[in-house]
Amino acid sequence: MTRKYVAPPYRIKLVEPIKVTTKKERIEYLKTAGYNPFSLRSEDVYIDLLTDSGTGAMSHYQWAALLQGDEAYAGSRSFYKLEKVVKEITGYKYFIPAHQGRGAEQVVLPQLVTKEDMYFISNMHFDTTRAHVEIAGARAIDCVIDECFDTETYHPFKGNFHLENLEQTILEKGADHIAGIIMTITNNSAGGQPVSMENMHAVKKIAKKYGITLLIDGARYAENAFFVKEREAEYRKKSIREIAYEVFQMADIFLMSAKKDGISNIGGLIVIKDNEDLFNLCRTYIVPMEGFPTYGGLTGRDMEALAVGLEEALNLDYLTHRMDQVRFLGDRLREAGVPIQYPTGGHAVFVDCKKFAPHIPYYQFPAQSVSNAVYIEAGVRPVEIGSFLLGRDPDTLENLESPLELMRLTIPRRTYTYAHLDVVADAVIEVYQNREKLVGLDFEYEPPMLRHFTAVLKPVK
Ligand code: P71
Repeated sequence: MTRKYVAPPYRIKLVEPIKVTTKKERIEYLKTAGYNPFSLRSEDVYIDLLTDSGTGAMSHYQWAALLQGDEAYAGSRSFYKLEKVVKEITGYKYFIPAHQGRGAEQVVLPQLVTKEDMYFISNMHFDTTRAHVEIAGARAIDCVIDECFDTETYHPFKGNFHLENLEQTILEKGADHIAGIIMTITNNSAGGQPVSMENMHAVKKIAKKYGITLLIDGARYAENAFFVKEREAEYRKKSIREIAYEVFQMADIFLMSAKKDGISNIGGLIVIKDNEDLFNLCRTYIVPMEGFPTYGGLTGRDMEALAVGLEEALNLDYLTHRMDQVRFLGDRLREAGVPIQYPTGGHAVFVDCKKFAPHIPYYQFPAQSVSNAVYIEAGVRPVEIGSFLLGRDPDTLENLESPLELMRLTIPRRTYTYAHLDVVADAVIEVYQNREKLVGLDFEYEPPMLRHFTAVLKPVK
């Protein structure tokens, strides 16, 4: 029997009604929001594809676990439950919870910056990671393969490190000036694109050769393992857990925004393989930043839900359905000729808006214009990942041009049905068929930094 899609391996037990709005209402809402979907009330959004971070649906096992939360300030039972799960999955020795991914970054990254003029090298730094690298006084360098920027052409692992550039950068800067190599799996910023085992092993070899600390930014490590299982022949028979375990053994530190593949609404992980000195430093610094080292900004009930969610995210049936949902949306768009980052990534479909709206220049934010039109069409909220997000050159104050102008349609875990995704696809296709009508955007108010969150825009006349 052939099937159109992989149906969910769960049934719905609790529902959250969502408001159906008219186009006329949405035009007003968007105007009030200053043509910036970040400023919309989520109530006025029908299908919210802003992020997959903390927006997934918890299982009844997770909800039941909440009641077992031990809210002791120090040494809570919930902490030990979470620690046990994290250590089993990673095989690492030391664990500290954090309130979310950026909390973990804030505590750990400065500990690795031991002198002036240091660098982190990543396939691609996520925005908050880059920010914490810079706050720690270091610089962030991306070394991803060129295929990543060619959205049309298939490559099974577009998140891979560019190995020659990686080694070249180490030689240029000097190995003792590299604070760490960060493997971002999956590579969020370029489309939730996976990194292959072969590539990670090669990165590990380089890190070892030069004595450099290897970190995993593993917000979506389970989704990465799924792609490895699907696309790398020798891993086909391995379980997701085994693949993930092999990845963890390569690195020294694992940082995780657990709001993604932890299927929890909040949470982050700091996991250290065996470096006791680093663990002690992090345990000290987390106190003024996140909280006591056995809660790190989380309540006992958060830790309970996370302990269960981390296990559920490794379930193959769950992952097969999740990845199929994203693929389904990607395929529907591609079949209608909409340009997307191909193959579709793990957590989102990234629409290539340089190709979608080539008549809008980068400084009038094509992907923001497309996102706004999609919201007006069907109440779907995408997010812009392009020049609007990138901001200005800190020295010249010129608008920077992002290599990719993307509209991200991010699918929350276990939250929407294929019927919702059909609504999304229909809306994007409708906008695509009328794309010549799209106009660019100008600033009415531009904040001095992180402008995309709070800027007020207006359509160019
Ligand atoms: C995403 C996010 C969260 C986000 C950020 C900005 C605007 C809207 C939503 C967060 C990540 C991530 C990776 C690879 C670290 C973090 C920070 N992603 N690494 O994609 O994707 O984690 O949000 O828990 O602090 O929407 P945190």
